[in-house]
Amino acid sequence: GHPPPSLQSKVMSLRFEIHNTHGNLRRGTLHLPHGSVQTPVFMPVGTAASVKAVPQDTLETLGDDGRGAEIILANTYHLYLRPGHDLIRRAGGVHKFMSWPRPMLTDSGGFQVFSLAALRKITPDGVEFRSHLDGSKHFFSPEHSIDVQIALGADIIMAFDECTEHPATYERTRDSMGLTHAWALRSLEHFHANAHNVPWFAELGSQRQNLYGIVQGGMYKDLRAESAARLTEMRDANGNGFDGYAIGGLAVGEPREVTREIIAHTLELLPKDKPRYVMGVGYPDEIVEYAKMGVDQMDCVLPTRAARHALMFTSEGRLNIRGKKFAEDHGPADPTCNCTTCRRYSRAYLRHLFHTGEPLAATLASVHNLHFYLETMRHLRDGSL
Ligand code: PRF
Ligand code: ZN
Repeated sequence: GHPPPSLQSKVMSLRFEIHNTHGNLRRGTLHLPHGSVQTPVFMPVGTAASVKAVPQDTLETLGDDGRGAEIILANTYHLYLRPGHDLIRRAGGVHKFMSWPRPMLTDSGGFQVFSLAALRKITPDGVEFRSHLDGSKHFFSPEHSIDVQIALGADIIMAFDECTEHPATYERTRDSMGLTHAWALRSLEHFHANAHNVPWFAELGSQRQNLYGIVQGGMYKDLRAESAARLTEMRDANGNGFDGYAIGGLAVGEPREVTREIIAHTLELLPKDKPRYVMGVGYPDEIVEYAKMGVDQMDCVLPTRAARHALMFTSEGRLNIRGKKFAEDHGPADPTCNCTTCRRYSRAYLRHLFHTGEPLAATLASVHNLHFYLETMRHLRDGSL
């Protein structure tokens, strides 16, 4: 159905302020229904409505300034399968369900279906797949992905796309991109017809959810240019376009120079006044590099996944804390870090926790790595990097 005209006229679209620029780096604020976000921003990944091993109250106080993560990400595919988007809608949306009062972004499920689900059958209508959990059969179309993302109620939701595999021929990449464009238009139309259905709309009714389009086109610059142009021009029947743009299809195994070139090339062709998000990157030096090129948002499982494998990012480089040389090293993981892990615990103790398989190991290492990533972004925004 449609929102009453009185509501529709009050609904404001995304406000993105750019405060200043240093070269191509942009300092901005994203004003979202659940709060504002300082950009460029790194968004910790909370796949199944949990940033693995890190409690929400800890996420809220990370960083030297104690202001914590301002936005986190969750996945449509996982939450649709478990516990189900209808359950989350009945709980009042994903924010209430997981007790996260700040902004959230959900990925559309396309990428996760392609990387996790079995026996995928792709048609122009959508993707049929079997759950990686129990083999049950499911179907995702752009409309269904948007319905699930509306039920979850994240502040930013993503168009349903196909992340083209790497390597892929020119023809294959062009056809895959064509599918992504058709699905982007259907995502946009379905979103704007239903954007007032979010669980919290009546409470936070001054803003709606925000929908980003996803540029594909693989490693081919002419296809990237075509994709950026198509998505930038794309409008629904009422003239609504996307609220921001993501660059997808990268960090899929290509050399780092190629990633950088495609990002630089694509950024040139995206509107300067809208947020620009590179999906699924990267190492600390990569997120610094991409932010300096003009990227506003990034997300990656790396800080948390690496932490669970005892890999810690520090001011002195990467540390595998399981190493023998740390057995009697009673200093902090990173001597310059102010995180709750480094302020209190030693390398020797962390090593011991990993060797004994204590769950606390994952928590302490994840807290440090996320703190390191968030501090890296804060230094970038401060101009001290
Ligand atoms: N599309 C979506 N999510 C993603 C990607 C993509 O291309 C990537 C690319 N590595 C990460 N996450 N929807
Ligand atoms: Zn630390």
